Amino acid sequence: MAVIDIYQAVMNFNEANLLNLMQKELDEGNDVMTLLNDGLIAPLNEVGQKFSQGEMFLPEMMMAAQCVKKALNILRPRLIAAGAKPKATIVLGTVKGDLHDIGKNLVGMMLEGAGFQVIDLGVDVDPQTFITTAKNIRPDIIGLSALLTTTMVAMEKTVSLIKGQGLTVKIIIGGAPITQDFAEKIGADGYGKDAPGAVKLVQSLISI
Ligand code: B1M
Repeated sequence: MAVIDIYQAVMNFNEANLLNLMQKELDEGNDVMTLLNDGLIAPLNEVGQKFSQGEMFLPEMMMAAQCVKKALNILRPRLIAAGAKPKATIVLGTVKGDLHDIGKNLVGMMLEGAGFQVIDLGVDVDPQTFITTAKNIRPDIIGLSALLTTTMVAMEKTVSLIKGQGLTVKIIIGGAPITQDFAEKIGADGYGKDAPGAVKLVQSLISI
């Protein structure tokens, strides 16, 4: 049994097999980050490439994503450490028009694992929902995720509208098409390349 079997189970959309393999690898004490990166995220990259090349289609991309989401639920307890008092509160969401949430969910799990309270607003989140939540909850940080080049525009608009409220909250952004340059251009307070990068960024922004 190896991580390659997990990779193949995602590529074959074999959810039952995938979940069994994941549980077995965890029970045997295999490294959680290897299972995550090589077993779950790597096949999604292949699925994305095949989709771009017209070798896979939307239903297949959805099946692969569904398998990975279920498997992440098994990893979740391992990614989240037993909770001490939260160090800070982060509101997370995928911006308006964008339904991708696997990366955002992973960022949320790792932030929780690092001791932060995470309030996840889900996907396709309207700028006004971020603003209302920020006013009600007064989080330390708002994190925006976008996976589509087309929804980078929604991200820019969301940052601009939140900043226009004069709140003290900091805004961080991330997602496959996002770059440091883009973050600077739209006035975000930081860019996280991946989930561990998002945790480091949050830690640096609230200086702990
Ligand atoms: Co979509 N999709 N998709 N898709 N999808 C991509 C993004 C795409 C690159 C595939 C491709 O063509 N190669 C392409 C975008 C092209 C572009 O914009 N340039 C694409 C497309 C085109 C589409 C549709 C338009 C397809 C269609 O309908 N014709 C459609 C759009 C729907 C919508 O959103 N309105 C669509 C739909 C879907 C599914 C629903 C089938 C499914 C999503 C399911 C779900 O998320 N619940 C899906 C999937 C699975 C993908 C791919 C294959 C995988 C995405 C993923 O989960 N990656 C993707 C191809 C790819 O990325 N290789 C693709 C794994 C995840 C862990 O990585 O999300 O990048 P990622 O998150 C990382 C970092 O980016 C970062 O940390 C994470 C962990 O390390 N990060 C942050 C993310 N958010 C962060 C926030 C932070 C900090 C870091 O701070 C707040």
